[in-house]
Amino acid sequence: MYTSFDETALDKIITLLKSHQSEFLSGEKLSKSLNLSRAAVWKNMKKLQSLGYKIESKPKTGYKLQLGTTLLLPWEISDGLQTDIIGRKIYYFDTIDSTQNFALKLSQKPHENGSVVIAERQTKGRGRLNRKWVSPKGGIWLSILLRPNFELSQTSLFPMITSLALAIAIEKTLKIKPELKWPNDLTVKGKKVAGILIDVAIESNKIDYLVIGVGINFRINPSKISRLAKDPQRRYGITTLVKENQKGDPAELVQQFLYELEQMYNKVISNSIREIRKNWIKRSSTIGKNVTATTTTGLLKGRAIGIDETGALLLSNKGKIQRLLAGDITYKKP
Ligand code: BT5
Repeated sequence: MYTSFDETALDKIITLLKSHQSEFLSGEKLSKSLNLSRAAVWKNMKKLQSLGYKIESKPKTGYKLQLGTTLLLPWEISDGLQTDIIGRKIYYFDTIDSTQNFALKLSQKPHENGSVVIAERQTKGRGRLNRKWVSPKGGIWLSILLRPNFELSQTSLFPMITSLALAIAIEKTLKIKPELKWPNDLTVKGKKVAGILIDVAIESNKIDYLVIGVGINFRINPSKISRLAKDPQRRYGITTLVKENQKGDPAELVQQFLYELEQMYNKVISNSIREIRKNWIKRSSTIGKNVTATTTTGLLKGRAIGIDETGALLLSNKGKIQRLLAGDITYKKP
């Protein structure tokens, strides 16, 4: 595990190399400014290379960074992150069972409001209702721990603000405009590209803490995921933001997403959700469609006519309007 707050030699070396990208930095200079032996500098360079950084080393000259990594190392996200709360502490894993489980454990420690847990790969990634979430290398799998001073009824706002923040971040960094499928999916051309899971702990009818889990198919092979997902009931296609041979910086997307999410979180705190709701509806593929909703209490059919101020879907059927707080929906084919 690496974190953004235990200042490691790796973090310091990469910062130095980045600020001298057009020249070689001598081993001697590096060892002096970092207070490390030359051997330790060399060892750390090897480690950085194994983390995907392309570093040229020339005998008697020194080291030069040629290319950054595509791994979501914590310092790659925290460097330049423009948030006050979300992502101030980042925990990074190459492989973990589920970032969601780790974040839930973190909730027992003090000073973890806004902490982010991120992994390259999950072995037991989960979706809603304990469904399997396939999480191979190349995706962005992260969880955010928050302690909002909110009423329990405000929980349903979180899929809405998270999906909208992610859609905006994707649009800004990758110039792709995803659709929002109620309640928690982002799709591109109708196929699922990201999903959101909210775990909430309650105390005296208030939210004690909440973990937002976000799975983004950043650079994955969709047919491989479809094969592994094995969920014929809900399968409406899986896609990826970036193809395997295409360029794209996942750290930039994560930074932008954490920033957009914090903006919206602050708006919820100050009770200004009108604009969020309007923007969500604008990007939604659900509103206006005839849908079938599968809920824990059965099937509901109707026309999706909007979402209310709590994020609930409004379904109209034969003049009757029903409010839906959770469930899975399918669209009726036109
Ligand atoms: C979700 O559930 O969409 C929520 C996914 C949240 C995953 C994140 S990753 C970081 C954090 N740590 C975790 O352990 N989880 C969170 P749901 O709407 O229930 O969708 C689950 C269904 O999507 C599965 O039953 C499959 O059909 C399908 N699926 C599985 N893996 C997928 C993938 N990578 N991309 C698209 N669809 C997938």
